[in-house]
Amino acid sequence: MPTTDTGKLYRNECTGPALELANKHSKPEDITLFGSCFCPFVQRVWAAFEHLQIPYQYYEVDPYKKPKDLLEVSPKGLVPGLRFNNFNPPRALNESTVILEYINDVAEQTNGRSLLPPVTNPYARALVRLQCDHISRSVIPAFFRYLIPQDPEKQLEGKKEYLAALDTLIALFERTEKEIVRETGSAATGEGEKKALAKGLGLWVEDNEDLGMADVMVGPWIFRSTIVLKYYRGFEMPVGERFTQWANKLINHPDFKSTSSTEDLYLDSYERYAFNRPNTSQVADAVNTGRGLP
Ligand SMILES: N[C@@H](CCC(=O)N[C@@H](CS)C(=O)NCC(=O)O)C(=O)O
Repeated sequence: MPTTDTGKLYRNECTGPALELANKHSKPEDITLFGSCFCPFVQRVWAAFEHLQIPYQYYEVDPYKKPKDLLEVSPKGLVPGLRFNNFNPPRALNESTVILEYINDVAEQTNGRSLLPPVTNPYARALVRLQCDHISRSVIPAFFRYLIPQDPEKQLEGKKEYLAALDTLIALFERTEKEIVRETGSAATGEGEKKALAKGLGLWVEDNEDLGMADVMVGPWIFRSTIVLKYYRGFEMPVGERFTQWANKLINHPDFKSTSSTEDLYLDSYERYAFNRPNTSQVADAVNTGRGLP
């Protein structure tokens, strides 16, 4: 594991598959997605745009420089942000989770695609939202509490917290699958009926190939765990056939992979977090002062 900060700077241009996708979406559209290549909150929204097949323009910005056009769509100057160009003055939305719900609503009403179970199954939708709630409250804060502190004891605490949060996420996936697919579907004879019940439950369910809301919510941190946490903290992903299968399916899903840059981009961009450089970001400030994430 590296012991000295080599002063690498965060990147401001995508690489690999994400660069190809950014170039493909560089022309003006009704919606502009303000993004930054290294940002996990952006990646979740970007993968959702792809999966839901909603037209957008990808626009790379540096959120630490707080450009005026970003502040106009996102009051704290955080990415992601959306600008709706068909309104005068343009309308805007920020906060990745709000944006996810919004574009999912739009897709459900325009092209029938969705990251959630059908509206006719409110309980299944609620179980998926429980997974998402847990991701926001526990998985993501633990990731940063593992990566940022420099004191080895604090890092160990962060690691334990992160592993426990992943275990709880697995339990929530299992509960959803059991209650919605296995128990509800126990009387279902045909594969078609089982498949209909599994719709919108995401990649945890064995034959599901469509991304679900929890997949896009947590995917960027699972992906970064295999690169950034591994390199800077020697982290190994939890063992377990189902978890490994799910994580691989997620990282390699075409709509997720196409929004991913090459590993070097993440290693460079996260060095400032791994060595807790001063003035790194609002996320780092929150972790260092024990406040909630921005
Ligand atoms: N709660 C926000 C968090 C977004 C966020 O923290 N984005 C980071 C980049 S990964 C950012 O824009 N940081 C700028 C700063 O810290 O000033 C969301 O979910 O959209």
